[in-house]
Amino acid sequence: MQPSAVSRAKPCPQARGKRTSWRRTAFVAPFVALLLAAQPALASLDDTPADGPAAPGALQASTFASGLESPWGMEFLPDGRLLVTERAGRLRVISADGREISEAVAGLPRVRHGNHGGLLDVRIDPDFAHNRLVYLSYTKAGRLLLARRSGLTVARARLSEDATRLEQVQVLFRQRPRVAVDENLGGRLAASADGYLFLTVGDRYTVEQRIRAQDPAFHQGKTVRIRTDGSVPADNPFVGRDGALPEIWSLGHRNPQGAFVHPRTGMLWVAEHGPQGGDEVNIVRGGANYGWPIVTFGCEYDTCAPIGEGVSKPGMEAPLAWWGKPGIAPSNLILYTGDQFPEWKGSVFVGALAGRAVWRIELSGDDDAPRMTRREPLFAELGERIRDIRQGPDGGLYLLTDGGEARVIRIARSLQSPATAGGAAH
Ligand SMILES: [Ca+2]
Repeated sequence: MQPSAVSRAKPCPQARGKRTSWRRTAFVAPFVALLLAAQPALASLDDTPADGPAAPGALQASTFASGLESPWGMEFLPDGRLLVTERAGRLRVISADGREISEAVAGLPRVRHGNHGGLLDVRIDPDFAHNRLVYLSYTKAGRLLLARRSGLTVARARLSEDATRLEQVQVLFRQRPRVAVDENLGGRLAASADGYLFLTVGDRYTVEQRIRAQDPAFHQGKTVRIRTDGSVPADNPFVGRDGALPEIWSLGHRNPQGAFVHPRTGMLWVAEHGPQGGDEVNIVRGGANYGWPIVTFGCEYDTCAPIGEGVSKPGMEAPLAWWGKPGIAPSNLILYTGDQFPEWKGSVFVGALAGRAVWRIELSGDDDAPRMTRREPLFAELGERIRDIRQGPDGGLYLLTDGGEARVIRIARSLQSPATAGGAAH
C-alpha cells in the first residue's frame, strides 16, 4: 500500500450559493479538508499498473449537500438531481450542483414515524425519463386497535413535471401482518430493468418475532418481489403454496437494508445487519433460504449467547461476505460501474453505520457466482455513519450520512495528478 496519493478536499466555488426560497445547503468542505489533512490517506490507490488506466489523482471528499434531517434513502434522477428521503415523511429534491434543497415534495402518503420507522427508501422507475414514476417504502400504522402496529408499505407515484408533488399515488405492497416492534424493518427497494421491484423486509428484532423469518406465512425476514405495477409474478417461488405469501422471493434474512439488482445477471444482492458479529452480503436466488435465525456467524448482542444451530446447515445459503465482531452495521450496497475510479469498476461498495466507513469488496469469477478476493474499509477518516451510497452521474461515489444533521458527501477524483495534489490543499 503506497501513501502516494494523499487525500485532500478543497473548497468549492459552490460555497457562495444564492439564497432563494429554497434552503441553501451549508458548505462544510473546509471541515472535511481539515479532517483529511490530519490523516495519512483517504484511501489507498496502490496496485495501479503504470500502463493501466489514466493516472489517478488524489481522492477528494467534499460536501455535496447538507442540512438534511434523518435521511434514509436517495437516488439520482436522469437530469442529475438527487431525490432524498427524510424519515419524518419528507421527500426532497437536491439540485444537480448540490446547492439547493427543495421544500418537501407534496402529496406523499402518511407515514408512521418513530423508532426506526418512517419514510425509508426511494427508487425511480428504470423508464423514469418517460413515465416519471417513483417508488417509496415506508412504515404505515395500523388502524384503530392496531394503531400501535406498523407495516412496511410500498407506494408508486408520478413525480410532477416541476418535481414539487407526487400524483396518482398507488399502494403496491402492504406487509402482513403489521407488527408492534419498530426495529429491524429492512425497507430497501431495488428495481430491475425488466420490470421487477424488490423490497427487503426485516425480522422485527425480538426473539418472538425473528423466527418468522423462516415462515413463508409472514413477510418478516424476507425479500419480496413484485412487478412495478404491484402484481405478483407467476414464477415467484411461493405462488400457489398453501399458507405462503406469494410476494416472497427469499427467506431467512435478519435486517436487510441494502439491495441492488445486478445489471448483467438480474440477481438481487442484499446487505443485512446480522446479530453481533454476523453482518452479511448475500446474492439472492428465488426461493432460497439465507438461514436467519437458524444459522449465523454472529451471537446475541450484550451476552454473545449463541443463536440457532451454528454457522451452516444443508439447505441454507452461506453469505458471500460476512463481518465478525463487532460488525459494521451495513446500510446500502452498490455495484460500481463508473469510469471515475477505473480500478474499482466491478467492485461492490457497502456503507457502514456503526463501522463508519465504506467497504469495498473486490470480486472474481462469474457474475452469477463470484468469489470475494479482497475487501477493504475506505473513507473511515470521515468518521461518518453511512446511511446510503450511490454512484453519481459523474461516476463519483455519493455517501448519505445518518442522523439529525446529515449531508451528502461526494467522493471524486481530483483533476490534479498525484504529484501536484499535495501542494493544492490548504
Ligand atoms: Ca445468513
